[in-house]
Amino acid sequence: MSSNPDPKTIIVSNRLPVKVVRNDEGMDFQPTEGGLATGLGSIYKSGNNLWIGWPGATLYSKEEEESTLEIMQSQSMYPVFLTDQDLELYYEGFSNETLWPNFHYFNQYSVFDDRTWESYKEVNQKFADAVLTQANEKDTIWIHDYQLLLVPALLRKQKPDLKIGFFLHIPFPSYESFRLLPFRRELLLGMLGADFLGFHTYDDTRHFLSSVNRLAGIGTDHGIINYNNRQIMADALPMGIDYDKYNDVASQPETIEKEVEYRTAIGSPRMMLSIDRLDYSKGIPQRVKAFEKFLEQHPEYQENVSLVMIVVPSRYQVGKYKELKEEIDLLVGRINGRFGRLSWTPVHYFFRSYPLNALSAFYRMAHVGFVSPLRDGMNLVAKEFIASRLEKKGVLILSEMAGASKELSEALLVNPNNQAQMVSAIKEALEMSEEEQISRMTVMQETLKRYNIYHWVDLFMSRLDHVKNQQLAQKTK
Ligand code: GDG
Repeated sequence: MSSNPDPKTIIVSNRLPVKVVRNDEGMDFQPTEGGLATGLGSIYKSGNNLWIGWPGATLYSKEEEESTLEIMQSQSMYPVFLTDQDLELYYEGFSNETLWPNFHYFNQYSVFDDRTWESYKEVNQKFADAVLTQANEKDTIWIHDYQLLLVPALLRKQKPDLKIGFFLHIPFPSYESFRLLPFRRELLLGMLGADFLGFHTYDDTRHFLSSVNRLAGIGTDHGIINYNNRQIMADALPMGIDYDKYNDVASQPETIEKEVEYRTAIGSPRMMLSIDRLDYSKGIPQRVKAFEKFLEQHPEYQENVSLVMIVVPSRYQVGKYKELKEEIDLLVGRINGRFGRLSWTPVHYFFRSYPLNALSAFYRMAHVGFVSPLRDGMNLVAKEFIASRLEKKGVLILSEMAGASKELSEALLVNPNNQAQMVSAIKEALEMSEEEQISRMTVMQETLKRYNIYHWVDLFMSRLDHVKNQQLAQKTK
C-alpha cells in the first residue's frame, strides 16, 4: 500500500512507455514505439500519477531488478517483471497468437492452447498484484488493451469499491468471431470488473455488448450493463493524438533539414507514404500490390511517383510475422526489379524505426498518406500525417477498416480488399486540385485539433466518474 494519500491515476498496460535495453555498459532506458506509448506519453507524468507495466527484457538479476525499480519509480513508473516463459506463452502466445488474430478477424491464424491460457491468467494476476501494492482506495485505475482483459475483475475481487476504467485499443470483434474463442466467457467477465469500458468506435462497443448479452447472458440497455448489482457503462471514445506536438515538430528546423535531405536522396517528383508496424492486419502486401497495379495501368506515372514504405519491426518471434516480412521483401523486390530505373526506385522500403523528427520529415515530405489496414482499432499514423501538413496540402487515402475512418470522412476512403478501388484512389489523390486538398485537409485538421488526446483522456475520466457517481446514487437510494 502506497504511503501517499493523494488520489492518483494508475495507468496499467502490457508495456511501459520506456524499455530496458542491455548493452556493454549495462542497462539503458529507451522510449518505446506504438500507439499507446505515443498517446499516453503526454499524460502519465503529471501529478503523482503512475504507469505500471513490463519494462522489456527478461532474466533480471536481483540487483538489476532493484536498480530498474528505483530508476522507474523516479520516473513515475512501476515495473512488472516477466520471465521468458511468460513472454512466450502469455504475450507471444495467448495475446498475439490467439486474441490478436481473433479480434482482427484473422481466425485462420488463431492458435488455441491451454498452456498459453494458463499463462495469460497467471500474468494478468501478476499485473493485478502489482496494482494492488500501489493502489489506495480512492485511486483511479485505467487498464489498457487486450493483453490485460482479466485484470479488471481480479482487482474488483480484492477491492470491490475501486474506480476501474478499461480501454481496448484494437477492434472488438463481432459476436460471430468472438464466440470462436474457447475462453470467451471468462474474458468477458474479466472485462466486466471495470466500471467503464471504452472502445474506439460505436461498432466495437456494439459488438462487445452483443457478446456480453449472448455469451454471458447479461442484460444490456443502451450501453448500460447491470452485473452483480453494479451498473457498468460501455461507450465509443475514439482516441485522439497530441495534435500540437505533431504540428510543432513538423515546423522544427531539424525536421525541415531532414525533409530536404530525404527528398533529395529519394529524388522522385512525388511521394506516397506508408508507416506501420510489421503486422498482417495492416494490409502491407495488398498496398504494395495495388501500387504495382497502378504503375502497370498508368505507365505515365512511372518515374513520377514513389512509395516510401516504413515497416517497423514488431513481434518477429511469432511465425506469421516472419512469413509476412518475407512476403513483403519479395513483393518489393519484384516491383523494383520490374519497374525500377537507374534514376528512379518505385518503392523505397525501410524495415526499421525512426526518431520523431525523421518520422515528421516523412509526414511533411509525402504528397499522399497511404493508410490501408485490413483491420485497425484506430490508426494513429493517419492522424499524425494530417497534423503534420502545415500547408494543408496533401491527400490521405484511408481504409474503411481503420477506426480513424469514422472521423476522417474527408479522406479518400477505400476498401483494402478492392484493388481496383485502391488503384483509382491513388490516381485521384495524385490528380486532386490543390484547392480540394486544402479544403479536405482543413476539415480533418479541425476535427483532430478539437478531439485531441487531452480531450480523449478528459472524456474517459469524466465517463468513469459519471458511472461511479451513478453507482453511489443507486447504493444510497
Ligand atoms: C494500436 C492499435 C490504435 C511508428 N513508427 C515509428 C513510430 N511509430 C508510432 C506512430 C504511431 C504509433 O507508432 C503506431 O500507432 P498505430 O495506431 O498506427 O498502430 P498500433 O501500434 O498497431 O497501435 C491501433 C493504437 O493502438 C492506439 O489506440 O490506433 O489501431 O493497433 O503513433 O507514430 N514512432 C517513432 N518512430 C517510428 O519509426 N518515433
